[in-house]
Amino acid sequence: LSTDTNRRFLSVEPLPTYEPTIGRWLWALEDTRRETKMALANLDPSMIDWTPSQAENSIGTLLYHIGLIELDWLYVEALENAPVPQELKELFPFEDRDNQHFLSVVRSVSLDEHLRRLDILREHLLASFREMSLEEFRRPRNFPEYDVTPEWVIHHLIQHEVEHHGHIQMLRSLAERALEAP
Ligand code: NI
Repeated sequence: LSTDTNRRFLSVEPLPTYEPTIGRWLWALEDTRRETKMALANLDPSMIDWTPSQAENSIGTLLYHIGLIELDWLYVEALENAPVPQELKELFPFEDRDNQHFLSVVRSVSLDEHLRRLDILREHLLASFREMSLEEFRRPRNFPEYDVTPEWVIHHLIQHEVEHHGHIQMLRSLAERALEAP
């Protein structure tokens, strides 16, 4: 078995150029995104906007939501209300939810465009953590309702994306059944 070249080494490695603990968290965040993208590989374009019923979210709506939540926790909490760069403002024109508390419906956007939006935001996130010290990563940010550290923000973004990853997988299999049925 030692000749098995496909044998994988499953280990968390810090992303290079970061403080090592921060680099490990960012590795996990990036690995989560890799898995999200795997769930979308070769997705039929007709499935992006498909919903099982009118009240449900589409994969496209969820991809916008995943990004907007990342944007919000990065700029409001981790960076303490730092201004959102113009490039990102333009990529996220819609609020997270409408006035009835449903996720804003995002339609007629291709998978490539959704992934591009997420990639650009992720570059900004990674850049924000590049110069950060571990003390700063663990320094609480104070808000009226809670105190929160950037470390927890990364933990939360991982959890949030994984939840919607499962959601996306389910939508995809339901869509495949509905659209490919004879
Ligand atoms: Ni959510």
